[in-house]
Amino acid sequence: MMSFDLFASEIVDERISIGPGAYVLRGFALPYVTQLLPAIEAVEQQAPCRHMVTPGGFTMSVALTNCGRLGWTTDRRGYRYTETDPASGLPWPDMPPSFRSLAKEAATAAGFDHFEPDACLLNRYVPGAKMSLHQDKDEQDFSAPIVSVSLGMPAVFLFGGHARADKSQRIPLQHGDVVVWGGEDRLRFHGILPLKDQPHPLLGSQRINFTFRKAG
Ligand code: MD6
Ligand code: FE
Repeated sequence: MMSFDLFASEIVDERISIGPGAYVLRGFALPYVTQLLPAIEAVEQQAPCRHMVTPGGFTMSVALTNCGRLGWTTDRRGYRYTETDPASGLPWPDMPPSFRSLAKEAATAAGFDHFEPDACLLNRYVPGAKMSLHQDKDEQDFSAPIVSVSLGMPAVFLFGGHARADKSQRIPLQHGDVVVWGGEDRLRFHGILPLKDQPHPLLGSQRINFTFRKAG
């Protein structure tokens, strides 16, 4: 019985290097899913996902919310981290313990020990939603990695270089995959291609991505 469990976990825990400090951990979040889904629901009950406006005046196709001490927001005035949800004026929901332990375990598995995230940005995609190429550079501390968890429908992740025009790798991400990157890859451009409608057995026609950061 023991050896069977060990064997099964080795199959799902494939670690693929996509850069000197970047890894895809295939299926790493699968053992956490039964804890994550109710925790996501609880976060969204306090702070629903909403479509925010970029400084350029575009409404994002992805709906987002946050948990943890700090939350990422955007409006016409710019991108920033805040301690309160601008929609309610209340602090962002606490980071659920299952979120935090998954983030720390994944960071450690990718070689980043002692990751202490203080922000978790949760993105909800429906078919057609996308994330244009961007850098994550609104955080104070670029020495910490980012841990990104994908649930639900598959997506194609674009992993570019340090300049917007650099060629991107196309990396398919499935339910349960975790991407971790830091070090010299921390500021690479990245994005998500428009989602196809390939309904997921548990989550239907949506993809949920959450990314953990050390923002403050
Ligand atoms: C997404 N992810 O996967 C969008 N950012 O839906 C991101 O923008 C992202 O996956 C920084 C690090 C990892 C990510
Ligand atoms: Fe990002």
